[in-house]
Amino acid sequence: MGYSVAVVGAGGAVGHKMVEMLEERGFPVAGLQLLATARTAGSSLPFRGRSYTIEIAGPESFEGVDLAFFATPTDVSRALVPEAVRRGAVVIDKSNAYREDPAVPLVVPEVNADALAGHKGIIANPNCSTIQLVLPLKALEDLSPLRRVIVATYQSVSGTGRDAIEELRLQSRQRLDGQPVVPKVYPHQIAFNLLPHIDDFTPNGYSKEEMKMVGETRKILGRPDLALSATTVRVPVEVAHSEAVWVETERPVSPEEAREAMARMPGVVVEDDPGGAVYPTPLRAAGRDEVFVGRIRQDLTCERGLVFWVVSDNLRKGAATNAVQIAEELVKRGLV
Ligand code: L14
Repeated sequence: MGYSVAVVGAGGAVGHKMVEMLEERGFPVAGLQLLATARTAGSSLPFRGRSYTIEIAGPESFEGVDLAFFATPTDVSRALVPEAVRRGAVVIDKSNAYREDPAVPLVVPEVNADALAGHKGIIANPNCSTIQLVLPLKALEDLSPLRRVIVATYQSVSGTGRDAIEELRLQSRQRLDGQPVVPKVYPHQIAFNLLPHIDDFTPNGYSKEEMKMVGETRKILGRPDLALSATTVRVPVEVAHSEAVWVETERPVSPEEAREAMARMPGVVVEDDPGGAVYPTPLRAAGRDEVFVGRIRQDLTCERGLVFWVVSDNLRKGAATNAVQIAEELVKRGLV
């Protein structure tokens, strides 16, 4: 007993991780198809000791597929997701194409799994920076409604994909060897640098990544009025995103109370003993599935304010793990 599964965008960083997570979590896969655009088709990936070749994705690829995981650019998702749904597949899409569509559930299972009920064939997987933010926010929201959230992110290059990881390695080597560095993937050198620029900019001066964090956090928490402002920054880290978060709640919540609530939150691990140099870091969060929170403290500028630091593997919980968890939840609820 199992499901016929397709992974679309299998040649990319998230696609790879998706196949790895299906195996690691023991998802009931009865048949597996790896799909991509012409660029990466032809290469192969291992799954349960067998090698699977990536084929070119087309509308007919989805005949007989129960569950399709998309890790594709937005335009590819827009073209192929409806074809998969038309052929009876349930789609879990990582792109930005459907996240803000009111008819499409946008799900982080620990936070809003109930939103899966009544889906119409598409479930959207949120942006990586949003996913790791909403877990600790949900723990606080359940103590006292949130009034305002300010966040600054420190995002790794793997969010952009395999080319960006290569670019960081190459530029680091060139820089240390005193060679000229020529940026390709990003508009400026990323090695030994920071870029306050993720995705394109919008007319209000914020980047799309920043505006995704606003819209998606509101939708997942069911708080369409929530005040949130973000600055998203690319840092020369390979895997795992970090965030500094300032939160104002309706009633004062002490750091101790917040720490306990976060420690109880499924999917969250509190690492908070700064005196012992215990706090989350991207190097240690990489390769793990949880969201790590530390540096929980009072905001000195606001009586009802808290500040904390949150780190998670953007390819795992920020992408592939969250997608497989959504699929597991669909199975559990008889929705696939
Ligand atoms: O999921 O890090 O919308 O460059 C798009 C930008 C994922 C991260 C998304 C990046 C993001 C990506």
